[in-house]
Amino acid sequence: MSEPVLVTRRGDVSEITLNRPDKLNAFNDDMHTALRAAFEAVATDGTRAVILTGSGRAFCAGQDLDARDPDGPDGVPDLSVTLTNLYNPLIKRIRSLPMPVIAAVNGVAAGAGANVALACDMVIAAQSAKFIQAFSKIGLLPDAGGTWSLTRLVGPARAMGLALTAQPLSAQQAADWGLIWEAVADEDFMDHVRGLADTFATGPTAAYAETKFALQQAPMNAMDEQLIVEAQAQKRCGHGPDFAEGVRAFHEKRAPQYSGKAS
Ligand code: T3D
Repeated sequence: MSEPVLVTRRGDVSEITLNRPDKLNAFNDDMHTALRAAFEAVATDGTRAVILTGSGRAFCAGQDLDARDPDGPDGVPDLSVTLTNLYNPLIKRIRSLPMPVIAAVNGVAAGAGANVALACDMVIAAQSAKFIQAFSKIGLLPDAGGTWSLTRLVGPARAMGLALTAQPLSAQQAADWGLIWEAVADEDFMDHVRGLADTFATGPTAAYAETKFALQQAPMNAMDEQLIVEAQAQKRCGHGPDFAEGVRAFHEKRAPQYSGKAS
């Protein structure tokens, strides 16, 4: 049986691939476990940029519905347990990683698959990809952070429309609405994503982490609180080697060589 998640390393970029293509990379428990392990590994192995993508024609079709048989001997499990033990920690892990995580949405992203992508720091989709809040079609509501992400990214009106109708949103429309960073022609897609990841992997990683965490706090904070968050983060950056290198490189009119380290 093939591995449910593949991890490859290119320089300081780790590429994590959901690998259940015959199920459109739907989540079962094994894929959750493997994905969790992959994200734990990149947190400490020197990785400076992460790409999350899918194998085959899909990014991820959400929960594996073959593992949800209402007429089976065990019936339907308590879904709050699945969310609490598997999806919610996954979303929090992605958001807490101290380096940029790019969701490379190569094809359809449905249900929790769409919302795992939206938990990443940047979402880049192939032009042929689609985002589907598929939940209402099976009598559920958006989960894996979907209600939180959608309202913040596209606003309450569009979030509600996407959630209630479960209509597919094209990659281009998703970019036009600000749900994702960009839609890229299929033929250029992975080269484009890898190029961006390579750029991040040679960038000021500690400053990227500060940026990521400050932006995550911004929607919850009042302006006064956020100004303090910025000042404290900037203090840490200002004492770090990459600020010194960036300023030296500016004065010496050369490209900076960032270590990515905080101190
Ligand atoms: O349960 C909990 O723990 C709570 C958490 C829930 C989180 C969730 O994600 S709930 C939402 C679950 N996902 C869905 O409802 C999406 C279901 N899939 C679809 O609607 C469609 O497959 C797609 C729109 C994603 C793609 O459509 P299409 O026409 O391109 O492909 P297809 O023919 O429907 O699917 C291809 C194969 O993948 C097919 O298998 P087959 O017939 O070739 O053997 C299909 O059954 C399989 N597949 C697709 N999605 C899933 C799946 N198998 C299991 N689970 C899936 N989610």
